[in-house]
Amino acid sequence: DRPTLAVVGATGAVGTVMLQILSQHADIWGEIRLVASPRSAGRKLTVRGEEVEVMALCEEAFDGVDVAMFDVPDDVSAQWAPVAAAKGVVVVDNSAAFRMDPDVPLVVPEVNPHAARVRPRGIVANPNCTTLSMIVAIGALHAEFGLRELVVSSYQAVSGAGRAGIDTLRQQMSLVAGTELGTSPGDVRRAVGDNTGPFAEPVALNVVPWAGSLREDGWSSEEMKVRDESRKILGLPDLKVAVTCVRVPVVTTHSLTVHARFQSEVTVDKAREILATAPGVVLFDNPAAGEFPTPADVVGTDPTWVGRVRRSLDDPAGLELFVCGDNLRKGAALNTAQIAELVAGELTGA
Ligand code: 2RA
Repeated sequence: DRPTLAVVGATGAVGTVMLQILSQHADIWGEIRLVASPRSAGRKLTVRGEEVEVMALCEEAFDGVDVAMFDVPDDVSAQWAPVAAAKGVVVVDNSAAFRMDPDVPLVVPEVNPHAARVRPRGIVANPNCTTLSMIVAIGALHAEFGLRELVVSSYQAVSGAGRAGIDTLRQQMSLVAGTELGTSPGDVRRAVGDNTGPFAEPVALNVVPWAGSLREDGWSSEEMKVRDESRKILGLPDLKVAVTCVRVPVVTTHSLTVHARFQSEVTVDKAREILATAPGVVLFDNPAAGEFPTPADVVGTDPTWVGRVRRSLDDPAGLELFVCGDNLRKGAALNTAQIAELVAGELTGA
């Protein structure tokens, strides 16, 4: 029998992409149950071409469920994932609530699929979208060269902050479109007013060097996630990682510049060979022909796209890369679905 799946948080920005992905991967699951906050209960959503009514999140929603994907705020996951797990459900959770719990594996199927099998709490965590937007490519290079250090800057899309992020960018763009704004200090801020939504500053005609909440010594929570999660996924607890997270006026697809240092000397030819053949990675790197990945082309696709591959000028063990990944697909819904499919295969002996 095919296993029963619950999708908790079915109505959010990630949930919507999840239903598309589940419709494209149609033969894995038996029943697919949609669960959301009581506010969304009763809504009908389409999955696999059928309308399904959304149930309110409650203990009974997990009756008979084999695997549950959670895409809800941290506090909702913290409360409800253990409730589902106590009923024997394997939870694949996309919040930050359990990612760094030593009894919860943090899984990227192309990098550490074996980790999903050991889940003492019945929970498997899905990494943050910024980590996920680069880690498949980094994992492939690490397997060959042995990673020592990462220096990363992100260029994060507004949908990382959910529907509110998308709505905020669209509203701000309509306020600045066709104007001469962006020519004197504060003019964009005045036009946008208090309408900064989930962001610290206007994001239209701007870049904002901030994502998440304030942590010690001026670091952001988003920066700490990239560091902590990369270490855990790669099994490198002492990996040196320096990250600066930046929000840009892109709807969906996070980009990152990466400086990666390895154990010993690397060559661009070997790096290109690895990236060209690694599952889940597309090498798109021909600057002479104007070919490199950009969010506008990568959005809606599954792989991690890599371009601008160069050897560091001042370090023969270093590589410079530009990476793009759809933050709602591989960055969230797709990786969650892939983990859930690994678990489904295990449950059905496939
Ligand atoms: C963001 N990574 O882009 C966050 C969402 N998890 O805001």
